[in-house]
Amino acid sequence: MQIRGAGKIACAGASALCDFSDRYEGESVECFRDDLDAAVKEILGSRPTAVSLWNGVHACIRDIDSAKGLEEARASVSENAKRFVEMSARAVEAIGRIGSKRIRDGDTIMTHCNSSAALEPIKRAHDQGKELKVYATESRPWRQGILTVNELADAGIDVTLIIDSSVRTVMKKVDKVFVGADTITSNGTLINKIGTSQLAVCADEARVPFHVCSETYKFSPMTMFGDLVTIEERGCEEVARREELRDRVKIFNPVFDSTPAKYIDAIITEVGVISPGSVYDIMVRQLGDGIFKEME
Ligand code: RUB
Repeated sequence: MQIRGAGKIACAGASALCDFSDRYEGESVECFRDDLDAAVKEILGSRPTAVSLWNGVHACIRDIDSAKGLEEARASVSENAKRFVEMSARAVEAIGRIGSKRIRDGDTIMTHCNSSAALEPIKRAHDQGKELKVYATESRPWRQGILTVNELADAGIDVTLIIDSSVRTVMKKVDKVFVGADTITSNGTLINKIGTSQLAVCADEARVPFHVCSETYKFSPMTMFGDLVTIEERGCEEVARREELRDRVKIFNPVFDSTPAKYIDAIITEVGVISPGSVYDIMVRQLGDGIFKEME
């Protein structure tokens, strides 16, 4: 939880593998492959929900089997990792450029948690001189909303912090919702910070367009083959102090939730604005036919 947001988590995973390769002192490519495998497992185990981490890590190691020797193997991981991090920054920039066109002068926007991809169009629209108001949810229990309001305030944007349970009340004042993504499944379901689906249902009720800002590396190839997304559950101490509660009280703390495609008006990606129904085709196009053999 030192690193928040699926994009930054993926880049941190890739950068860790880059460091690992650059500093590797073992003597054979076989040992490197085994040690790399252990490092990959440890990194992937750190945050189970964001597929961006899986995609980022696999982008780094994709040439490892064809590498002829240790130096080539190390260089391939290191170069692929740097390419991934650069590509990720370019994707957020493109999402900002494309997404800002969906924001009109005078719009009031609601956002949830702290998403670099979702904030980029808002900041870009502000830079273009559009007058905006933003309502940002607190996002308990980690309160990533504090990061969001400070980031937007530093950018000079009119921003108001709201508690999570006020979403339905405040939605009446809102023109558009912009949220990020941890994972998007092959049928266009969004997995994002717990409470995102509450914004989606309330937006639907109030006829407010619901936009998801997502790099395409947050699309999950595993879901094409039937895998379900694991929703991370975190400790009770994040929700309440044990001494506040009777012994019999249990705590359930899922940190992400699932928003069905029917609530999503648009997914803003670096390759353009798409509907949730296009996610499968984009994954096939980007990953190529090889993915089907790999997943068998
Ligand atoms: C952060 C969160 C963000 C997405 C997208 O959760 O749910 O909305 O990860 O963020 P956490 P980004 O704080 O638990 O990581 O657009 O920055 O990738």
